[in-house]
Amino acid sequence: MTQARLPLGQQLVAAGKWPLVGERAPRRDDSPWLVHVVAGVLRPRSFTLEELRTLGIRQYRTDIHCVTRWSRLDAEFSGVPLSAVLDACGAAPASRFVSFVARSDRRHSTSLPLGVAAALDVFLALTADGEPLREVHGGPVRIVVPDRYFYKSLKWLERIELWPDDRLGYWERTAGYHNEADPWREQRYLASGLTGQQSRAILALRDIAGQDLRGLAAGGLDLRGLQAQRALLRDADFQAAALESACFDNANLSNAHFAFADLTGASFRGADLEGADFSGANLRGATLLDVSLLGTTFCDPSGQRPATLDASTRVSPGALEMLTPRQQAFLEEALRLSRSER
Ligand SMILES: Nc1nc2c(c(=O)[nH]1)N[C@H]1C(S)=C(S)[C@@H](COP(=O)(O)O)O[C@H]1N2
Ligand SMILES: [Mo]
Repeated sequence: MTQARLPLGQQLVAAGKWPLVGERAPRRDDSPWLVHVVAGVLRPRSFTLEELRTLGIRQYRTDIHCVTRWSRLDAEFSGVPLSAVLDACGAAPASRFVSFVARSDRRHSTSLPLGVAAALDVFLALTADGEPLREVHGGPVRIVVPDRYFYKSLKWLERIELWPDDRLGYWERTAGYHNEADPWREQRYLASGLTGQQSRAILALRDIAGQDLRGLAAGGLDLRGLQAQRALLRDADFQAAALESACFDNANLSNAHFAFADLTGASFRGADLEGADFSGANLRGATLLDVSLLGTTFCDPSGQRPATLDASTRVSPGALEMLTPRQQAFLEEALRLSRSER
């Protein structure tokens, strides 16, 4: 039964599909690939890929769960256990956390308590599906953290550092991603720092363009004509809100909650809608052009609570590609039906 293996709020990608998330490429640099294990160890070392392999390659099969609500079961990797790398270097007695840093322009990073890394059998992946790991997916070497949202699985590993205290990772620091990231406890985001009262005060003017309001509590409010272009609204709650003619152009709405919202005539040009939930929402006359729809929901898995679309709803056809099969079929059907009504 695959259902029991899918954490709450996750949906399966189509067989053979592996979505690309976050940075697209490592830093441009012609020097040979080295993985430096430098801080918090007794014997600092820099490993070539060949030296990593001599630590002992193992086969892994693991499920991938992305915070933007797509999952891929039974991904096959081979690589080297993190424990073997750390054994070779010897953790200093005071070391409690491991931080992974990427060979990428923004030095992307993420971290874990050492005890969690050991319990989850974290590994350095060198191949996926029997092939050398592709560069877009973190090749030549990435971290894989089983049983955590995939943002803990760092692509293009360059440094492993051990510290007595935690160093929050890039997404955890900048996007409010939960530092524990356990999909079985749905630890996607930290709770918003805003109270409902503060949220309502901010929304009174109906202009939040460009503001950082992740986790905003706006469920059930009358927000017709809201100006929210370029706003950062990850995980914001707009369930059952009145949002006729609202403008969310170029907003970040990943994992935003729009279930049963009235979005008649709303505009989402260029918006990031990854993991957003539009179940039961009214999308008549809404514009979803140049949007990112990875893991977006328009009805629940059994087809209940469908969003309403009609001939005046505009969705870029290319955007449907990134939906899970269930959602893609629903949207194609809804848009096809509405076209034939014309
Ligand atoms: N260096 C680096 N690693 C990263 C990221 C990133 O932006 N840069 N994004 C993370 C996130 S949020 C996810 S879901 C996975 C995506 O890996 P994929 O593109 O191979 O699917 O990589 C994680 N590791
Ligand atoms: Mo992610």
